[in-house]
Amino acid sequence: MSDFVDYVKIYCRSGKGGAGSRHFHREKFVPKGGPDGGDGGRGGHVILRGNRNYWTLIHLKYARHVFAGNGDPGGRSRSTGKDGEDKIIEVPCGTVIHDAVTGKFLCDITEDGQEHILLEGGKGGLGNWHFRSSTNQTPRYAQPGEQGIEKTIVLQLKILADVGLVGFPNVGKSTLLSVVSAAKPEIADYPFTTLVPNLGVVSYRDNLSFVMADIPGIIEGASEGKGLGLRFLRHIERNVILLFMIPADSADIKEEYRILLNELETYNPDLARKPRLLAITKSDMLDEELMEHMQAELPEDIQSVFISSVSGLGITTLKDMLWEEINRESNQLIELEHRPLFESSLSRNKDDGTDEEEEGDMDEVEILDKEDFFMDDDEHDDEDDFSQFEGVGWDS
Ligand SMILES: Nc1nc2c(ncn2[C@@H]2O[C@H](COP(=O)(O)OP(=O)(O)OP(=O)(O)O)[C@@H](O)[C@H]2O)c(=O)[nH]1
Ligand SMILES: [Mg+2]
Repeated sequence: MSDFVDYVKIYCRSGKGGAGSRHFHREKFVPKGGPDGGDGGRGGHVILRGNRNYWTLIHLKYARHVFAGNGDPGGRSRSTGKDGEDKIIEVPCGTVIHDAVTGKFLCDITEDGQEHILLEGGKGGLGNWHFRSSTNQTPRYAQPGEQGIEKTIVLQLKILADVGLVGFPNVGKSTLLSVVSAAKPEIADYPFTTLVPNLGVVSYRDNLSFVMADIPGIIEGASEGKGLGLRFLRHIERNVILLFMIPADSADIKEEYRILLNELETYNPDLARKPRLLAITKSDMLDEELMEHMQAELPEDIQSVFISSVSGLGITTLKDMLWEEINRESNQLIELEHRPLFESSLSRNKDDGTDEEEEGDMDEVEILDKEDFFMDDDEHDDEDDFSQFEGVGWDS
């Protein structure tokens, strides 16, 4: 199994609140000491936290269940129960979380240390001390703790890089990454050498740098599942710029460009709207004259550059062009919308065999109305409306 895991499904449950106590004060020479039952503790939250030390979701692959602790019940002398233990799910920066049942987008963790409370723990119940009043000085009841919430979530890693390499297999994507960064991706003269994305930090002039992501090659029909399909395209969704790569010996550069663009568009129309550049790779095979001649055959709607990772031709120019695009203010502003899970997974081919069945199930679930799903929670809210007790009796 590969170490690169970019999709996991986890069942999470927050803790139940502790029950309030129904205790009456008992002490020598203090007859009828009155109610003194304390409140229950809050149930533990399930929290997501960004951690830049993780690169993939492999550490969560077998953590299929995450349960936060329950709150302890309240005690005598108005002592409050202990809060349940919070459970923290550490995720790499760039993780997008969806509800596995409804497909709804829940949150997006992009920064180191960023925390998001995914499921709130149940509130602790109020002890009988709260319910004392002039007309009822011996309340023999206390509130139960609120139930925890459960949810199955899908975590998807969408690598955060500045530049994403897009091209057919064997066009020299990994070779370029190995030349401009310290990354050591596998390079070989056959298609589909790269099976999982590689990241590299490209150093630029004056100690500046940007991140480049090399993803497996795309072929015509990838959107229907051919080759490795389009599942890796999620990793270029957030790149500022896409670098299309077509080899100099391609039979028809324009056609190859059209196919790539079309596959991206099928996956997510937003991708086709991203800024892009075209690199004609392996240009060490061309001479000046041939390059001039080919210039006329290049697609018109895209800026292009001839490069060679072997001779170094055009590499500096390419870096300059990429750097300029990455830092163009208008490009920074393009925010990608995280669409509901199913819309995209329906058109995408299945993930690796292990998840195939589960995903199949999910595909059949219709997206239901919000009301249908959150009805239960609303009911709880009504029950736990404590405002009616405020200012009653000895409180005031
Ligand atoms: N002549 C020449 N050959 C190159 C150049 N760049 C890459 N190659 C060769 O092209 C072949 C494929 O290179 P890779 O970098 O593995 O291609 P890739 O696009 O990553 O391929 P996949 O990972 O299979 O999608 C290798 O044999 C490289 O040596 C170049 O600039 N000039
Ligand atoms: Mg490769």
